[in-house]
Amino acid sequence: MTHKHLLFIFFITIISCERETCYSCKSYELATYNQDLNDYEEEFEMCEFDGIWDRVNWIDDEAIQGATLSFIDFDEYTIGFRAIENNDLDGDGIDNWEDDDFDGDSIPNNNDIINDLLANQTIQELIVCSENGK
Ligand SMILES: [Ca+2]
Ligand SMILES: [Ca+2]
Ligand SMILES: [Ca+2]
Repeated sequence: MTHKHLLFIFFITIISCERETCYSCKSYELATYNQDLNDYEEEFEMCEFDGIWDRVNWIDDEAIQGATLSFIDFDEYTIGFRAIENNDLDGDGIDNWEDDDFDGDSIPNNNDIINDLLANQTIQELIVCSENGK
Protein backbone atom coordinates (compact mmCIF):
# COMPACT_ATOMS: atom_id res chain seq x y z
CA MET A 1 0.00 0.00 0.00
CA THR A 2 1.40 3.39 -0.98
CA HIS A 3 1.41 6.57 1.03
CA LYS A 4 -1.30 7.93 -1.22
CA HIS A 5 -3.54 5.03 -0.41
CA LEU A 6 -3.04 5.49 3.28
CA LEU A 7 -3.80 9.17 3.03
CA PHE A 8 -6.93 8.40 1.11
CA ILE A 9 -8.15 5.95 3.71
CA PHE A 10 -7.33 8.46 6.40
CA PHE A 11 -9.53 11.09 4.78
CA ILE A 12 -12.37 8.67 4.24
CA THR A 13 -12.24 7.85 7.92
CA ILE A 14 -12.40 11.52 8.84
CA ILE A 15 -15.32 12.12 6.52
CA SER A 16 -17.30 9.17 7.77
CA CYS A 17 -16.84 10.37 11.34
CA GLU A 18 -18.69 13.52 10.45
CA ARG A 19 -21.80 11.70 9.39
CA GLU A 20 -25.16 13.33 9.58
CA THR A 21 -27.66 12.29 12.15
CA CYS A 22 -29.32 9.02 11.36
CA TYR A 23 -32.62 7.80 12.65
CA SER A 24 -34.35 4.53 12.91
CA CYS A 25 -37.84 4.99 11.60
CA LYS A 26 -41.09 3.15 11.45
CA SER A 27 -43.89 3.77 9.01
CA TYR A 28 -47.61 3.54 9.64
CA GLU A 29 -50.42 3.70 7.13
CA LEU A 30 -52.44 6.74 8.08
CA ALA A 31 -55.66 5.11 6.98
CA THR A 32 -55.27 2.20 9.35
CA TYR A 33 -52.94 3.24 12.15
CA ASN A 34 -54.38 2.62 15.56
CA GLN A 35 -52.11 4.70 17.81
CA ASP A 36 -50.12 1.61 18.63
CA LEU A 37 -46.48 2.34 17.84
CA ASN A 38 -45.65 -1.35 17.86
CA ASP A 39 -48.04 -2.03 15.01
CA TYR A 40 -45.95 -0.62 12.15
CA GLU A 41 -45.73 -1.36 8.44
CA GLU A 42 -42.01 -1.10 7.93
CA GLU A 43 -38.86 -0.38 9.86
CA PHE A 44 -35.91 1.35 8.20
CA GLU A 45 -32.98 3.66 8.78
CA MET A 46 -32.94 7.17 7.43
CA CYS A 47 -30.23 9.82 7.55
CA GLU A 48 -30.64 13.55 7.13
CA PHE A 49 -28.80 13.71 3.83
CA ASP A 50 -30.64 10.76 2.33
CA GLY A 51 -32.76 11.36 -0.71
CA ILE A 52 -35.75 9.96 1.11
CA TRP A 53 -35.36 12.34 4.04
CA ASP A 54 -36.55 15.26 1.91
CA ARG A 55 -39.60 13.40 0.73
CA VAL A 56 -41.00 13.38 4.21
CA ASN A 57 -43.05 16.32 5.34
CA TRP A 58 -41.57 16.74 8.80
CA ILE A 59 -43.67 18.39 11.42
CA ASP A 60 -42.89 19.94 14.76
CA ASP A 61 -44.88 19.52 17.90
CA GLU A 62 -46.33 23.02 17.88
CA ALA A 63 -47.97 22.42 14.53
CA ILE A 64 -50.08 19.59 15.82
CA GLN A 65 -50.60 20.31 19.47
CA GLY A 66 -53.67 18.59 20.72
CA ALA A 67 -54.09 16.78 17.45
CA THR A 68 -54.48 13.10 16.83
CA LEU A 69 -50.77 12.52 17.27
CA SER A 70 -50.70 13.64 20.88
CA PHE A 71 -50.01 10.06 21.94
CA ILE A 72 -46.50 10.40 20.55
CA ASP A 73 -43.75 11.79 22.75
CA PHE A 74 -42.20 14.58 20.69
CA ASP A 75 -39.19 14.79 22.94
CA GLU A 76 -38.29 11.31 21.90
CA TYR A 77 -39.51 11.03 18.33
CA THR A 78 -39.25 12.94 15.09
CA ILE A 79 -42.52 12.79 13.19
CA GLY A 80 -43.46 13.35 9.59
CA PHE A 81 -45.82 12.38 6.82
CA ARG A 82 -45.10 11.10 3.38
CA ALA A 83 -47.00 9.80 0.43
CA ILE A 84 -45.71 6.64 -1.18
CA GLU A 85 -46.77 4.95 -4.33
CA ASN A 86 -49.20 2.12 -3.86
CA ASN A 87 -47.63 -0.76 -5.72
CA ASP A 88 -50.47 -3.15 -5.02
CA LEU A 89 -53.77 -1.35 -5.39
CA ASP A 90 -56.04 -4.23 -4.50
CA GLY A 91 -53.74 -5.62 -1.85
CA ASP A 92 -53.71 -9.16 -3.23
CA GLY A 93 -49.92 -9.42 -3.06
CA ILE A 94 -49.45 -9.10 -6.83
CA ASP A 95 -47.75 -5.85 -7.86
CA ASN A 96 -49.75 -3.65 -10.22
CA TRP A 97 -47.37 -4.08 -13.13
CA GLU A 98 -47.94 -7.83 -13.20
CA ASP A 99 -51.50 -7.92 -11.89
CA ASP A 100 -53.97 -8.38 -14.73
CA ASP A 101 -56.79 -7.24 -12.48
CA PHE A 102 -55.28 -4.56 -10.33
CA ASP A 103 -58.42 -3.27 -8.68
CA GLY A 104 -59.44 -6.77 -7.65
CA ASP A 105 -63.04 -6.69 -8.94
CA SER A 106 -62.52 -9.80 -11.17
CA ILE A 107 -62.83 -7.74 -14.36
CA PRO A 108 -59.54 -7.82 -16.29
CA ASN A 109 -57.79 -4.44 -16.59
CA ASN A 110 -58.35 -4.15 -20.35
CA ASN A 111 -62.14 -4.39 -19.92
CA ASP A 112 -62.36 -2.38 -16.77
CA ILE A 113 -62.98 1.25 -15.90
CA ILE A 114 -60.52 2.03 -13.18
CA ASN A 115 -61.04 5.74 -12.59
CA ASP A 116 -62.02 5.21 -9.01
CA LEU A 117 -58.57 3.88 -8.29
CA LEU A 118 -56.94 7.25 -8.79
CA ALA A 119 -57.57 8.19 -5.20
CA ASN A 120 -55.77 5.10 -4.04
CA GLN A 121 -52.61 5.50 -6.05
CA THR A 122 -50.70 6.86 -3.13
CA ILE A 123 -50.64 5.74 0.45
CA GLN A 124 -50.34 8.39 3.13
CA GLU A 125 -47.91 7.33 5.76
CA LEU A 126 -47.01 8.50 9.19
CA ILE A 127 -43.27 8.30 9.84
CA VAL A 128 -42.02 8.05 13.39
CA CYS A 129 -38.27 8.22 13.91
CA SER A 130 -35.96 8.13 16.85
CA GLU A 131 -32.34 9.16 16.70
CA ASN A 132 -30.00 6.22 16.49
CA GLY A 133 -28.39 5.35 19.74
CA LYS A 134 -31.13 6.95 21.80
CA1 LIG B 1 -52.53 -6.39 -6.86
CA1 LIG C 1 -55.49 -8.42 -8.48
CA1 LIG D 1 -60.53 -4.97 -12.49
